[in-house]
Amino acid sequence: MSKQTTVLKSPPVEAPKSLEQLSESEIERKAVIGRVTTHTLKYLTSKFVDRGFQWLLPVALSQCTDPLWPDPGASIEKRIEVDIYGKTVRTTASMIIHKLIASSTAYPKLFILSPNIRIEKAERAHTGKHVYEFTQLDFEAREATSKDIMNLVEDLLCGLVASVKRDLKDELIHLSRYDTLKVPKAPFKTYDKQELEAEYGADWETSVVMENGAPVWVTNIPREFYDFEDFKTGKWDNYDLFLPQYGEVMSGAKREWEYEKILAKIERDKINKDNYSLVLKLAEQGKLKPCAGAGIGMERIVGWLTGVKHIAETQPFPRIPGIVHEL
Ligand code: ASN
Repeated sequence: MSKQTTVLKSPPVEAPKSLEQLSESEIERKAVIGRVTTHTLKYLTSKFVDRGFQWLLPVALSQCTDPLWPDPGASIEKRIEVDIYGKTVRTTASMIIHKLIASSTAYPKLFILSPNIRIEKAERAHTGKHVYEFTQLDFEAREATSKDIMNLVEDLLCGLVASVKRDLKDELIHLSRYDTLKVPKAPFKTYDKQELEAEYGADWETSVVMENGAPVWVTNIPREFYDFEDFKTGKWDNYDLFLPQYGEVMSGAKREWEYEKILAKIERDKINKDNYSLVLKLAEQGKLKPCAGAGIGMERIVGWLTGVKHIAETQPFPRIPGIVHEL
């Protein structure tokens, strides 16, 4: 029997309340989650700085942002564009293109805490893992391989969990998470997406994440033009990290840098070339350098550490799809 038939869809998760609606005990819980967020930010940013990554400030409006297409997980209801100074700019969906250019020029190793706006369909309000605005810890390293980045992320994640368990024991106990949060064991299991689809069908994500109960890698995911694809084998050199219950917490890849390939993929995906003219020009001039990197969703990683039902609980000002609060 196919394992697909044994998979249950997760039940709908209640949308978290806005800050001013919380009771006293809920305010206390919010503050405890806030302490785990502060610890996580401090731990991860200091590890990147220690390893020689430069900390860049984010941008909110650019002519060029992530097309988020084709993306197997995409559910974008609306793309925000405004005119400023006679030019059309878009709110940051991710800083991937900025990262490629920054890593090829002044900042070989970089990271950014980047607010990403993705107006998800309102039907995702109760998945517990989607928000319409989130913070991504986006990083990139020139000349790095996929293996380098996967090793780095495994080190960071194992070290982070160990440090949270050591330094924030009371907080985890308050959240009833101390006993269930286990320090993962590296190396994490790695799956090939095409093999997963062959075995489990479209529901592979639920099956794999449910079965493992630990972080796992999924590689070879066909998606946006900037991830490296071997045109001979059809394999993609990319990697997503999945956490039990919270799904994909990080996506990353070795990147394309060659003009002909980038152009062919943009045309194949029917993406407006004009929006990517700078990256195309730099690639054509040989100024785009090979690199690899990834982006960690902060709400999902803190959500997993704290065991919240809905990741918007980790946000001081929840950004739940379809629900717009005053703050
Ligand atoms: N940050 C991701 C990456 O580095 C891209 C994304 O968020 N769509 O691959």
